[in-house]
Amino acid sequence: MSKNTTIKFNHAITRRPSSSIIDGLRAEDIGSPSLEQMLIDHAHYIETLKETGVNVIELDPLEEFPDSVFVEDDALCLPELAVLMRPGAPSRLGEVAHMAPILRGLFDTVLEIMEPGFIEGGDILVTSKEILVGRSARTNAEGIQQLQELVSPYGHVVREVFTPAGVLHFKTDCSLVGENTILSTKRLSDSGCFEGYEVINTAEGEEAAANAIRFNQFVIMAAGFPNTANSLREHGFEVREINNTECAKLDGGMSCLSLRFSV
Ligand code: CIR
Repeated sequence: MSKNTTIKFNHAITRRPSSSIIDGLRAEDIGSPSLEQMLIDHAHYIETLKETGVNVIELDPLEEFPDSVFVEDDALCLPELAVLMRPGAPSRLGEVAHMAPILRGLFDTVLEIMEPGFIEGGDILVTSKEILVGRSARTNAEGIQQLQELVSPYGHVVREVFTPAGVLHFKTDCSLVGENTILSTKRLSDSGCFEGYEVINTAEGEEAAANAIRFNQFVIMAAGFPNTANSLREHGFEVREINNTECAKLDGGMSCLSLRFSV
């Protein structure tokens, strides 16, 4: 029996990539993403989410926001409320206004991070006992403090951690794959931030496999990391692999492409 069946999602939100994706942000230019390939991969991703029986809300592309396919950065969805983020990348700030009405239609309570706070969903890892938030170039101390104040009345505990230098987001380097199990790069788990969790390290040379998602019965990960995929399977997880070559050119992975929650 799979170990990763504890937390159930019944919804996901995705946004189709737009042709402006070629202008998406990237730390290093390793070539322009192909929209054609990205659309194929995006469709495969949505199909895999749907295979678990959930409702996937598929939003239209936003030409004016090249990175808007990476919806995870726009909000944090918890069982009791959604919190609208305030992206640290200036070109992404305006995406949130397009996500807000969708979440207001689904959640009774939708709160928001205000200036001078910055925080992006990619820096937030929600586990069964706490919310880990990595300070990064996109997430500042003020944003984390505000998040704590917004969610603590609902019983959530926020713990500030650090994103490794040169890494875009905290979750670029880790994912929750089981109730108490984290898939992580060694450089991140060595920092000691996952004490009390079972940690599976990505295989050597496969650090880019760390940004995965556990979605109902599946762990969905980028294709091309066979040793990490085998290790997850050996730990009892049902793994699905999706081509991520195009999103990877923009520092994106499996978690960035959806908001996942139950309402
Ligand atoms: C960015 O730099 O904002 C996008 N090119 C990639 C965002 C990836 N999002 C995520 O990891 N949650």
